[in-house]
Amino acid sequence: MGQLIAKLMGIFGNQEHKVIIVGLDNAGKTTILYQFLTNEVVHTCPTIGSNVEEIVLRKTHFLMWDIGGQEALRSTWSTYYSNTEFVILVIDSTDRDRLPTTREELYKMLAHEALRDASVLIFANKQDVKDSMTTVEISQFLTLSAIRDHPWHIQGCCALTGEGLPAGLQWMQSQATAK
Ligand SMILES: Nc1nc2c(ncn2[C@@H]2O[C@H](COP(=O)(O)OP(=O)(O)OP(=O)(O)O)[C@@H](O)[C@H]2O)c(=O)[nH]1
Ligand SMILES: [Mg+2]
Repeated sequence: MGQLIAKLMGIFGNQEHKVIIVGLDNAGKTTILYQFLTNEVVHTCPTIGSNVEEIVLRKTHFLMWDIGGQEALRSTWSTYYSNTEFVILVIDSTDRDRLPTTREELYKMLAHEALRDASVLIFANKQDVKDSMTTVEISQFLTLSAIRDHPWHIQGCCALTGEGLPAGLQWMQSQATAK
């Protein structure tokens, strides 16, 4: 019965795709989630635990989990991995010092068995700030072109204006419908 319902929901395009939003603290994850939801900037506090919201794009439903990124919370990320179809990795493009840490976290996630089938969207956030790193610089530092076992896409964005966010969501939607 459950399988039949899942199949019917798939046919009608109402299947829900699980998404986790991860990245270091202060990257802009919560700001992005609520910009997706309301097209506005909300006042955020560092996330302890997670926020969850449903975002719908052209009949494709995404259940998005925004997880706290502080160092002490990063070990909890893996408790959210099961059934995850998309990982959104948010990067503060002004934070050059911590890009190596982001790189470490990215490769740890890619090696995780529970994320074997997940696609990865990387948001190079805070592109509004002068001297922020470009998507090309970030791609090169993270050696994204070497990633062959997961579909991935990098998108520059600004969570304050929302610029770049629809393009990222559209990439996810096209991946979801191709699955
Ligand atoms: N200039 C600029 N600031 C941004 C942008 N996105 C987010 N911020 C700011 O960055 C700060 C952190 O944003 P949050 O969304 O709370 O960051 P977070 O990734 O959820 O952080 P944790 O919950 O601690 O993991 C806030 O002051 C935001 O207003 C952006 O695109 N540009
Ligand atoms: Mg947050």
